[in-house]
Amino acid sequence: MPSSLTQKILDQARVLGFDAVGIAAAEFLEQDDHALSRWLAEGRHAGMAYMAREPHRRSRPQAVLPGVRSVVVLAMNYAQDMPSDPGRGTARRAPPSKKTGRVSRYAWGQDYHDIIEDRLSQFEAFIRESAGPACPPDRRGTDCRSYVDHGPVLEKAFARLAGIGFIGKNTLLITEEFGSWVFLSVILTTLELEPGSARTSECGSCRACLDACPTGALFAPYHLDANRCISYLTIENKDEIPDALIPKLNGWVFGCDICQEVCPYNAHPKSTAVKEFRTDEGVGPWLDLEKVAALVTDEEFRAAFKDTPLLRPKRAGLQRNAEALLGRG
Ligand code: B12
Ligand code: SF4
Ligand code: SF4
Repeated sequence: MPSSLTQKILDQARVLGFDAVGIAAAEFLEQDDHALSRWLAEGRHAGMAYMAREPHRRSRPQAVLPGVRSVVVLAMNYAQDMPSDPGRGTARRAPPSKKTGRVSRYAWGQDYHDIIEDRLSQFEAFIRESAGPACPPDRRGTDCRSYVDHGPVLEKAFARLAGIGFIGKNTLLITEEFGSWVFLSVILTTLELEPGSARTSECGSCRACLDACPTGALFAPYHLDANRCISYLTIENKDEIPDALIPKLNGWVFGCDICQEVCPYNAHPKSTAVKEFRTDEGVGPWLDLEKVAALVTDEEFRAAFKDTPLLRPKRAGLQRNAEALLGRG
């Protein structure tokens, strides 16, 4: 049985709408550190310069929050059914033309960073209040620090260590109940909490994701080369999409879910309880490519994709993707 404080924190995660929670000791992740260094040395991070900035911190929570003892890892389910008929359109758009592009599932509704950050601040306040003097502040007076996605923390590696799920050959964190359709976030705290048990891979002999990846970005089990990943090429990439990869985009205009869609652990997704993630709160699963290409000003672009993850590649990036799919790249 976990201590009452640990249990109180695990329970609060549910109160705040997180679907899974676990605790990892705030230790140095040596193996993951080696894997990250090699990934960077081989240039697998492509143009994501931020990944190469102080990479040692990602596996060393002490370098992020001095005095940290525990990492609370949280997962939030964002899955929902895939509408089968792109011709129907969604709330924000008129029925699309035949030329539609697919949007990855994590981006169908509102931007998850905003939704989760809000809950993380509430969680931090709860931890401080519950712990009192048991949660001593560091030199800067901080006793907690939370991140979703943007922080210098290997979120999947800590989630595995906390026992929330295992890392699959597609490199993603897979939970029992929700598959890999979850967002991860972490709270580093100086509080001593009881850690969960680390998980090992449960992929067995399956290699469906490796076989399905159209570009060879999953070049070996547990290894991804961002230079060839459609998710990178359509979201983070600031350059042109290489000519040789354009025919392999498979209709994806923003992100890519292929290595998740084929995963047996993702076969029967449970629908998210977070209304902001639902399709009618954002752009939904399809974009009309001609409409994207026709956006003339940045203001029009920002209005069309307000509060959604599609703002990330900016107008130039999203239009580059649309033009590539329309054969005008
Ligand atoms: C950079 C990044 C990307 C890059 C690189 C992806 C990658 N695999 O690294 C790009 C732009 C391609 C990307 C794409 C996507 N991303 Co991303 N991304 C990140 C980010 C910011 C950092 C990831 C990282 O540290 N990469 C470094 C490399 C070295 O890590 P890695 O490939 O996982 O390598 C590990 C393994 O190789 C492992 N390893 C090595 N050998 C072995 C052997 C065994 C047996 C095992 C088990 C492990 C293992 O050690 C390494 C270090 O832990 C995280 C957020 C965060 N702060 O952690 C989100 C994150 C991983 N992304 C996320 C999502 C949702 C996506 C997409 C699904 C979005 C989409 N639909 O388009 C795709 C999925 C593509 C894929 N198959 O990974 C989620 C994943 C949630 C989950 N369930 O796992 C995260 C956690 C964001 C979040 N907060 O929710 N992403
Ligand atoms: S997101 Fe798409 S391109 Fe990237 S590894 Fe998965 S299947 Fe391959
Ligand atoms: S598709 Fe198969 S190999 Fe790939 S992550 Fe899922 S279970 Fe593992």
